Amino acid sequence: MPADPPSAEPPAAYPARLWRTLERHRPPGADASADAWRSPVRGPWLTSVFGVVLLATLPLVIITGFLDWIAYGPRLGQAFPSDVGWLHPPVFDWPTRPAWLFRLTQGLHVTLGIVLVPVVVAKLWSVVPKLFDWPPARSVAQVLERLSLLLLVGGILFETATGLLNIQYAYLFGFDFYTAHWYGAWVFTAALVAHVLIKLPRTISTLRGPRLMRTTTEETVPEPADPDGLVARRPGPATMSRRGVLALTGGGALLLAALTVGQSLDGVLRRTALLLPRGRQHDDGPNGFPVNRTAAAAGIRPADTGTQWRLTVRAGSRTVEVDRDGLLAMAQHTADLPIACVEGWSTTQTWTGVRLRDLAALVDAPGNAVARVESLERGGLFRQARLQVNQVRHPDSLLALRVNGVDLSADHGYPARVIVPALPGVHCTKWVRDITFEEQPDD
Ligand SMILES: Nc1nc2c(c(=O)[nH]1)N[C@H]1C(S)=C(S)[C@@H](COP(=O)(O)O)O[C@H]1N2
Ligand SMILES: [Mo]
Repeated sequence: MPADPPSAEPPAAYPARLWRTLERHRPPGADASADAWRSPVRGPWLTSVFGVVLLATLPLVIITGFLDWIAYGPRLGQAFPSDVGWLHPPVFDWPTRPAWLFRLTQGLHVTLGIVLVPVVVAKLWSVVPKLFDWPPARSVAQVLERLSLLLLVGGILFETATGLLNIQYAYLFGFDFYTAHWYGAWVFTAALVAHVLIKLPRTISTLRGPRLMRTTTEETVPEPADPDGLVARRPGPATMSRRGVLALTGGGALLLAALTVGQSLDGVLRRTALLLPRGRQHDDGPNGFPVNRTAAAAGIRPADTGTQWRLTVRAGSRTVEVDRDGLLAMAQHTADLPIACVEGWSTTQTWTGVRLRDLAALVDAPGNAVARVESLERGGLFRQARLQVNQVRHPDSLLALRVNGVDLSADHGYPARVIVPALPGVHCTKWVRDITFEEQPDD
């Protein structure tokens, strides 16, 4: 890649007159700000190291994010956002094996998204002088590149901010989280691809150059002036070595990891999830695991779930009503299955109940039927869910009546709730009222 001209020379690219005019009309403070960035560790090496760390990790966040969208079941019309035209990754039926699949994908997405925050901040710090460059561009190509940077930086800040607010249930923004996070992801991904294509050659050549990892603070001097202008023009003395900066950033990432991973673990380690109060254990009892939405919040009244509660099962024109004793009299099956909430936390519990496929057999539903599950809950986005054929047929897919050897608590969905291997928590409908088995719609 040819080096850009050093900033002292007049810009030559077309339209040269424009760049020269811009150069001459320096806004007040432009010179002062160019000199204000004095850290001697800024330069291509540090930026490249952060760059490769993010290049190795951000694709995982992106891929697991798109997988989470697929796991919601776009074929059954329930991915958020649902109407995305052609702008989506290849869609497939979300598998039921391994049972921990969604626990892994959503856990990786949320945890890595949090853990990488210090690395993103450090990377932005390493290039922040570029924000105040004057003239802002010296060629049309550079204008385009800088526009892509706007989308890149704006994209990651937007995705991180909306993601963090979502897992704290802090909907401070006036738009739909799913829609915004989805389209933001595309903007960010496209900008990232462009950025990597443009910068990878220079990143590789920089990292093949002098090794600066071992220099101590006293030995830390700026790199030679670089074509990107990352190296300080008037560097101050080093207060930290480059490896010190890396250690600080890595330490920040590890600290966030230590305060986050607990929400995906069971046992005492869950108590370490200090940043994520929703993911913590309530008590040590059999129903003591996290609750997404309480019965009270969902407007479930004890009268609705008492002895007069009936489950209605339908297929075609056949309808069967069963009460809870009737369900308990059917063959009971027990399975260890996770609930993995898309907001980040997950937990494995031991569930007991009736197999969904036994309920399908109760109404002679065809073997290729999908299911629509509805809750007693009247409002709410998650009062109903649709299950794919493989999710209905899996031998561990249950309408659970009990958990860890006791009846479900009201908050966990008494009298009955859905639990299916690898199904996003959001579709494990609680306080189930009826299940309809029907033909898979064409996609
Ligand atoms: N009826 C109903 N079922 C629901 C929900 C809901 O809001 N209403 N929330 C879902 C979500 S988002 C999750 S993560 C799981 C959590 O189950 P738990 O509260 O028993 O842990 O329940 C699911 N089932
Ligand atoms: Mo959830």
